[in-house]
Amino acid sequence: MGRSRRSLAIFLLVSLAISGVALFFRSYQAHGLDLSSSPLLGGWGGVRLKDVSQNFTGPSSIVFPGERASNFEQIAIRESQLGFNAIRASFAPYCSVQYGLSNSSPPDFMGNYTQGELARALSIVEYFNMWIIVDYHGYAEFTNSTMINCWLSFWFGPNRATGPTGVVGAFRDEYSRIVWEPLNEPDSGSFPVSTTPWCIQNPVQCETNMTAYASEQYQSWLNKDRRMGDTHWVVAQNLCSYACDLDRTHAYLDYPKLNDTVQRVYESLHTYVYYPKMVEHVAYDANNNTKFEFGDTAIVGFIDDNTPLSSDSKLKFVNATTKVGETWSRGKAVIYDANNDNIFDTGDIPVTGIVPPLGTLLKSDSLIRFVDSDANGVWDGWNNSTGDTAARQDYLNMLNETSRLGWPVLNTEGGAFCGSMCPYVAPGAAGYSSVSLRYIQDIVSYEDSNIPRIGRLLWAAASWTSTPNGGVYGALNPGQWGTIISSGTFTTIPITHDVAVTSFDVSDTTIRAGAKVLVGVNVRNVGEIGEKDFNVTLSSNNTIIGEQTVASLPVEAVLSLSFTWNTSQVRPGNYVLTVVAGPLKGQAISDNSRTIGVSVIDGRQSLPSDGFAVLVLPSVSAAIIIAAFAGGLTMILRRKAA
Ligand SMILES: [Ca+2]
Ligand SMILES: [Ca+2]
Ligand SMILES: [Ca+2]
Repeated sequence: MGRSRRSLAIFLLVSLAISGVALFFRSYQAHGLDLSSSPLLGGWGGVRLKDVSQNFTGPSSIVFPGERASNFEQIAIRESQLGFNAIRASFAPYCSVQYGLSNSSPPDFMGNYTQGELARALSIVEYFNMWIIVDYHGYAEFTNSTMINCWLSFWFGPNRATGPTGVVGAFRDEYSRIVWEPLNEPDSGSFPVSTTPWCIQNPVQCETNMTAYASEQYQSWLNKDRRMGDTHWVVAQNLCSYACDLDRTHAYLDYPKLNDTVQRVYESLHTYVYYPKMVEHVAYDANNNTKFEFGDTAIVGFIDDNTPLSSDSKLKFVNATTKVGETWSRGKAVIYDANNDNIFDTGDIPVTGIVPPLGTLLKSDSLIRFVDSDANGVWDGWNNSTGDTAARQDYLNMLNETSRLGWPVLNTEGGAFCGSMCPYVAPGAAGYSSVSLRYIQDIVSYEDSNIPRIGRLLWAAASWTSTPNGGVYGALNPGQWGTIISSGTFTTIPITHDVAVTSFDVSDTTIRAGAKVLVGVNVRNVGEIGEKDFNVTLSSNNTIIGEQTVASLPVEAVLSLSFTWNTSQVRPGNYVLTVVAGPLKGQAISDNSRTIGVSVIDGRQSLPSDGFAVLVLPSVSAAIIIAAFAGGLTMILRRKAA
């Protein structure tokens, strides 16, 4: 990174911080990449690859006739109807599961990857012309070299679960609209570099070392990927998406620094507010000694032993019974009764637990205490402006990434989830609190209303959330927060199906009747998706000479076919030879056909040339000619030259 770009970053940060209004940025061209040319993706995550299996209580599938629609398909339909063009599909972290480092319960909660499931997911997204973010939903994969090697072999093979060439090798040429997400959220606490004495002493400065370490792992992933010939977009994660010791205004320092030969990298920051970090912590001082220790309960936040606890008489709990002596106990919501009238009303601040209906009675318990971090004698909570500030800081982090590192932003998660202690209006993974909802609405508005727009996947549109009435769609179920916020829509472009005839050669255009003429055809898949079971047909005038079925042609692959035209029954005259590839479903491009004019002359006539009938097929390899002489049709599949 040059000095000039660094100054630009600082200038941008400062000027945005001062201006306080209109945030927009120019089209930076770091990496020679025009940011406005990166696909703008928007949609939802949460759904798992395993959710592609039939839901027998679902409606009829429109992607797989005769089946019931999977939850994956139902969510894709809903997203599509709401104007989104991308879906994030997650699977369990193979290596963390293998080595006992998964933090999910069960460890493979997100579902173990199978090729069959990814293939089905691609069929579904193809049907709706959507992009798919393929998310390895892990955290601890950078723990040590064993884990890193496992992780690389999972993606690139050889691997028991993914085959000889891994996930990338199997799907490299099947669908253009894939974004690989090598690792969901690297947990920097698991990095070897984090455990050095210096890092433990200097956690903030150590973030630089951790980011360098994570960058190295992502870079080796990218290098392997590009060496394999893969050109899909890849998304790398900011370390603060999981956890970091930086102040929120400096989270941009934790984006991995990457180089990419094909310039297709997105950077991601998961946009959430974590409630306990934003308020003064609350405890139940069971032994009434104004100190937190074993036996007391941390109601909000994790509190160190011996932390002094203060009192604020407005911290009350939701009165569940009419008993005079009722005290707070675990599970009872806490409210800050701002107007001190023992009734929950607007203006009071929910502290933790499910927010009760307005008018609910509140009760004091003097053992509910708090950690008065700013020593002002009152409990300080959060409000909408807390959400506004956090959203603005996160948006500036995104802009700073682009000005410093030059990559477009695609945030692969974000939402209204705010940790288990958050005061939820609706609880669970698809739930929200009033402030976290305000925050994510702000984020979405920043991303949508500036140029260039910033892409995102929100969390969680899935059937597994514990949110009441989450249904199949989670946060996108009617009435849930995903349907309450306002969001822009994203352009959906039909998938291009296009098999082009790129060469067409006949051994000679003057043919002696009775000769067997060798015809060479090259077809290339210039569309966005691997094609299966289409015909390549050769005809003279309107008579079919031959037809060959191509079982499979990956994206950008070239297939050489040869046909033999036996002219023993052909009358002398002029003929137009035509080769047609396809037709393919949805193919709208007319480059799938070529013609050549030939003359067939009487078998007894002498040829105009020297009559020495050598078959010369300039663009077809010798291998084909030999195979053709050996009496068969042949196909040679090769990759497009790099
Ligand atoms: Ca105590
Ligand atoms: Ca009140
Ligand atoms: Ca305070």
